[in-house]
Amino acid sequence: MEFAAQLQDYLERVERAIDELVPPADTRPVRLHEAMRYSLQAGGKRLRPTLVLATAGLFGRRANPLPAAVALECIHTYSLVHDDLPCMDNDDLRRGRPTAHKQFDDATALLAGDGMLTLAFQLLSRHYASTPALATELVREFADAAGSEQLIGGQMEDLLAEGKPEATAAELKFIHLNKTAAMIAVALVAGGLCGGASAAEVARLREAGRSLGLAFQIVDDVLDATADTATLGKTAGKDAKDGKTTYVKLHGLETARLLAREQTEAAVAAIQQLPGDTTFLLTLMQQMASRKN
Ligand code: GRG
Repeated sequence: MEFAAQLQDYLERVERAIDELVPPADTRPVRLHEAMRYSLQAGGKRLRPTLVLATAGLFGRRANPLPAAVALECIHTYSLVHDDLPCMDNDDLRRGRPTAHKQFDDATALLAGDGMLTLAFQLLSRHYASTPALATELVREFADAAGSEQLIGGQMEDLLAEGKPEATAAELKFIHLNKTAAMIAVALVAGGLCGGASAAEVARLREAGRSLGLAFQIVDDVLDATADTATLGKTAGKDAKDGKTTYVKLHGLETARLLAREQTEAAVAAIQQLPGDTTFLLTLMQQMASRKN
């Protein structure tokens, strides 16, 4: 299948699975489940679940990767909802719509985030119950990536860095590896685990995911500085306005673009050493590097 058709197929499968696996909006308490669906079905790019499916496709088949893909999108979306709250990044626009706390209220957005994070682990434990070793590996990988030493830790250091005039390159790398790259690396790892990758292949996927995640965040910094709000679907120019240290602020636009290319090339080199037809995954990675939103 050619790239665009394959991507469309993955996206449709992800949207259908989100609709099936997230509690219906009329589930009690209705306001909470409406808010979870409001954020989850707001038309994000679905990069992380697509990476799960595409990576699983490289290997034979150990288990259906879709529940893991949805679980990861739940964790990612929870992190966006919480990040948008007034006590964190305080943003009004996400995925081209009012943020969850603007549409509902702060408490509902907080609880909807909690609901999505917890749902991720409900999905993993329910849908991989017949393959307990895989269920345990997935739960451990997702919990590590979303935990206090990675996603939440990266967010904490990001908030702490806001109080400083200038974060160092090493501090910025810690923040981006954990706040952003951890969720991208675990997408590749989860796909590999569902596909039945060997330990060496999982290690290679993790390495590729970290480079890809760094590239993704550097591109995010470049877009924040260069794109407009309508294209991004979130407030543009916010990093500079909030005085945040970014790759653009630290290295300038051209060097930031170069660093993003270098990280993408490192990820490509790691993926090229894997078995199976890597064409789709490699094209997706190049598209992530040249994305416009
Ligand atoms: C609240 C624990 C906690 C963490 C928040 C997600 C996050 C960490 C902060 C949001 C701001 C930010 C720049 C995060 C870096 C990762 C990133 C670029 C997220 C946006 O991902 P996309 O572009 O979003 O894939 P969509 O909406 O397309 O899914």
